[in-house]
Amino acid sequence: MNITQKIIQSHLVAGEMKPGEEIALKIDQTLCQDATGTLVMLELEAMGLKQTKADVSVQYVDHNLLQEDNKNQEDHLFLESASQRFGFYFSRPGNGISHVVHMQNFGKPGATLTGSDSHTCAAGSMGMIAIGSGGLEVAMAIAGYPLYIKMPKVFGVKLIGKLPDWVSAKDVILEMLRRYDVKGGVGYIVEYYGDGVKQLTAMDRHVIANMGAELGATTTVFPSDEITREFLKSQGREHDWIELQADEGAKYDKQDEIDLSKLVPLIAKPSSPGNVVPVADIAGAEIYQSYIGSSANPGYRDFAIVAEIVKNQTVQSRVSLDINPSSRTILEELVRDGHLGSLLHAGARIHQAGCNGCIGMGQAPATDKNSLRTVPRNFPGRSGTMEDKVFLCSPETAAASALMGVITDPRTLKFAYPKIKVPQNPILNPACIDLPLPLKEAQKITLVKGPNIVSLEQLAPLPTSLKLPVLLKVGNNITTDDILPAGAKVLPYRSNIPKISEFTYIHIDETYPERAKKQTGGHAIIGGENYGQGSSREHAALAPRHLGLRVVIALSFARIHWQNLINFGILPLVFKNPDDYKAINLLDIITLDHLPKILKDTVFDIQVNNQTIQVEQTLSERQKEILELGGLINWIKKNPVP
Ligand code: MIC
Repeated sequence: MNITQKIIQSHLVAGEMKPGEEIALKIDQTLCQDATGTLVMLELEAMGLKQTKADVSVQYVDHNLLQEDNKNQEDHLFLESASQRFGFYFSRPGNGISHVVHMQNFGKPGATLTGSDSHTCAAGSMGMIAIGSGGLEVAMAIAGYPLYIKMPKVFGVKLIGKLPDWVSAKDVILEMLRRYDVKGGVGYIVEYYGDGVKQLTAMDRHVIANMGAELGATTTVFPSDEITREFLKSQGREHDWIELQADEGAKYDKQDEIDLSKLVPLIAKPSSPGNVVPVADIAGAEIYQSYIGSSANPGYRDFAIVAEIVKNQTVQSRVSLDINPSSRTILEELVRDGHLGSLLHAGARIHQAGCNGCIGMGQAPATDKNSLRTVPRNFPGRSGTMEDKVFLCSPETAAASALMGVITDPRTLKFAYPKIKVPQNPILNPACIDLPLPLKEAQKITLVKGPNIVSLEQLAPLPTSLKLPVLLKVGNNITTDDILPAGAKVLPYRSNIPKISEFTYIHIDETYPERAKKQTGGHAIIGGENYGQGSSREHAALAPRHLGLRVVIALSFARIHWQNLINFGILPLVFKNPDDYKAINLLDIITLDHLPKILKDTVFDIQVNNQTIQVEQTLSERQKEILELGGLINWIKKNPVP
């Protein structure tokens, strides 16, 4: 067996491990972050949960860190009280990004994790099956339900050789994106193996696993080996280590090989992580920002290498070199080892540990000016600037470019590649993570709900027939950032669905929210390929549902968003004949009769104006029931924990 099969088999609660079939997995750990976590907590409240049933549940505060007014801080206080109430660990603001802090404090080889953030897959770096999900799925895992997913195929990627100087883990995942683009991983778990894996530190593996989300993969998994053991030991948790390797001759559904020694510095051009070229191809273009940090390059090494490259020099005056530490303890280590001093002296700007500018919480670039970032995503406008030009690259490329003021292949710098040693004496600071309260004390806690926290509305069951005008028709690879933007203006409304719904699709069609509200009988949206790629934010389903969205017909869907649509009672259908996508126009009327009966067939007819077209659905029986009842919360009320 490969590693994926081993972990899935040991956690299989229902279903068969046949690709495409729905399986149910026992979940050992859950992770929430603040931007999605407030809804999770409201969902737990609606479910009447006493205490988490998972071995470990952690609530992180890492996204909404700017405090322009009362809202974000009210969310933090709510989350702190809810963590106490439901038996969670609580990682306070300033501790850092969920994915790296989780890896440091809780990651455990062989275990399963689900988190309300698409980059939860980063924990696959330690030999976990770690899956990003919508908040409701996570709430269910917290309440003791298994996680339902379609059994993925396994994509084995053999790594051989050793990375050359100036080339690092980010270039490995950019190479995968160059080969497979943003939907090349859909339906797969990417499993890395081979001698090349031994050349990568635990945090290097995190870089590669994290951006498996950009490939559209269900998750990524690495072996758990001596390097994993060393990492756990350095975190004082060697007892959590077990060895996990694929069996000799293990089979994969698809295979590829990367010779690390042949890789060159790569860069994803605006505005898709799949738009990858060698840095050398576009060298010389002026840059205005070089942004270091995020869950895509979170390791000590990723900051120390930048510090060593810019040491005793000054970055170009035009360039803002923004340093965003990924965790409090890594920041402490950078201070201890003098790297923070080198960065400051070279002209860098230092921000607090957290997600920050990666989702447009500050540090937005100027219009049309090139911003080089070590972050995982460069979807249009995600930086907070609508006309942005964000490039994704390694810390080496970002640092070299900051020094030169233009996009620079770091191999052209005139000094030796600085070798960074991962500190053998990392700083541990568990006191900054609050421990779960014992049940008795926890039951006395009341949730602290400021005026910005609005409880969830009750969703109506699926009617037997729907007559819906098409209010939007969009193209391929629509992201959840397109559907519901992030950024400092919108994120503070993550706990207030009526308010946040006013921002739905505004960058694609600012008239959509108003038009949708007027259409009291509901409406449909038409999408292209890979509809809803990107984040796990369930707001991208819940907000349009609040505005009356009942059906999305697309050429194909991204995994998490597809699930989120179902969870909030929105029917996701796929065109059987792609030409029908071209033929549908705005304001056409879609008619679906005999619901939910028609869902018995995988392929069935619907009417568009007076024409008949065929659509396809791949829903499990459970998902059909969820849709019929009007969403997962209604389903949970009828189906107590098995
Ligand atoms: C992201 O990177 O897009 C986010 C912000 O972390 C999201 C979660 C969110 O929308 O809050 C994700 O990746 O799931």
